[in-house]
Amino acid sequence: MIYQTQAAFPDGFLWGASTSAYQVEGSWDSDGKGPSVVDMLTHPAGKADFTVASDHYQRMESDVALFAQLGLKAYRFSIAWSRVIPDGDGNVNQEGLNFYRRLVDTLCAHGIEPIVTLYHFDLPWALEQKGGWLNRHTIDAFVRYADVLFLALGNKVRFWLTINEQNTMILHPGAIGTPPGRELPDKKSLYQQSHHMLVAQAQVMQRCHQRLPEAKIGPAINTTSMYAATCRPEDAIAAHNWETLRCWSFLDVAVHGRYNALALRYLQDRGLAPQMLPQDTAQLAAARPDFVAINYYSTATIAASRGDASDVAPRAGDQQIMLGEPGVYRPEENPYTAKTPYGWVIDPVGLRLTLRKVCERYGLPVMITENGIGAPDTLAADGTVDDGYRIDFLRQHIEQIQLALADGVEVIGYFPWSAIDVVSTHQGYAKRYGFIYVNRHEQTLNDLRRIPKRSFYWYQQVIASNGHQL
Ligand code: BGP
Repeated sequence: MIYQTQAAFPDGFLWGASTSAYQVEGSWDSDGKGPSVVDMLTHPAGKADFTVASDHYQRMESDVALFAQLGLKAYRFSIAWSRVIPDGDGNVNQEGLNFYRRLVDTLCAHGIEPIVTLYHFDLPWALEQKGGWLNRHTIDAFVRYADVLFLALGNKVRFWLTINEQNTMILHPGAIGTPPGRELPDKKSLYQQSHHMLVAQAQVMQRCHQRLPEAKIGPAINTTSMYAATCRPEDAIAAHNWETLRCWSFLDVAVHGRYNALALRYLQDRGLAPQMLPQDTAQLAAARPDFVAINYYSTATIAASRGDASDVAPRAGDQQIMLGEPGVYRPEENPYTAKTPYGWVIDPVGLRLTLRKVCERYGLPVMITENGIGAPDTLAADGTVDDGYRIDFLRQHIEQIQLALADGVEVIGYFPWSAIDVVSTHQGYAKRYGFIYVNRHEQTLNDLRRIPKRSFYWYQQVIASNGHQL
């Protein structure tokens, strides 16, 4: 048996937790903030929208005090682009920027390392109206926006993440939502958008290195290992197809500075290859991240395509529920894994496998920027929230990180999703992930009181013991 002994977590390991701006902040139009694409979404009947979310914008100081009580060494949050630059490419809104200055200062005052995601799904609406990521102008706007943040916060922020889950935005745009009256973009447009994001990301990584030589920056991709449904060689090829297209094709460009060969052929054969300007190739090649961030929730199981519509699952897909694509892959059930109440496969061992793959593929330190279980947590009559299933889920994943450390993977931080309850991307407020319960429901806001869940006290002890006490 290779390495069944767990390694200890290194000193300085970044024990953290994550959120994103639009899912936690609320105050969607306060203090000069411009609308973003997510503010324009229509929500399924009865589900929470993002206008108040968890009201973190108004309660930031006391929330950070709770994060400090939890013992967080680091906190990953995103900055709302349209709070800082309301129309995406015009004047800087100092009030919006000041919120993030105060957030970073408050974190630092509590000894919590700020980890900043530049862009987490919430493109400014004004840029979307000019064509969004299909318009190359958005590349320049993103670089300028990032530069504003490097200058304003770079003296205190050491770790930056470029774009959250570019692969989710491109491959599962429906999970992030489509503004009313709009069709989802066709695949060709999505891959063109993706190319522009990759070029923008490369420029931002370079700019970060020029401006802040001490800082570290990397991409954050939703990384899901694919198992072959059987040892039939065709199933193995299909699993490899989809793992490459869904995960590695995005990270390969970020790290190696060039398109993955298989992914490029896939795009070319289907007439989906993006138009690339001559300077793009040089810009992609010139940038390199300092680490790779992965959001890990589950694995998927894949069989060979039958080559017809029967490959496509008769259900709604999302970030973690694979749909199938004729000629490429077909999703299968995994009889060896359980599922969350929302149908996401629970696979702690898959995290170890995924970490090994990222390590051998890129040879860079790895930060796990999301991992967690969405569940309809309930507040009991005695005022407690018993989320033992979350403790089990996180414990099993942390054990696998220890095994990955023993395997030689340099894991530098772990950021469960989410620090506090937030609105889900497309499934409302009842799907909770936080260590801290927020007393609101889909449409009744109640008092938005914060209540540490049982997992809060458990994670507190995990951090305090540097992972010894699980
Ligand atoms: C990731 C996103 C997060 C988050 C999480 C849970 O894909 O980066 O923003 O929300 O998934 O997903 P959901 O909210 O859909 O349950």
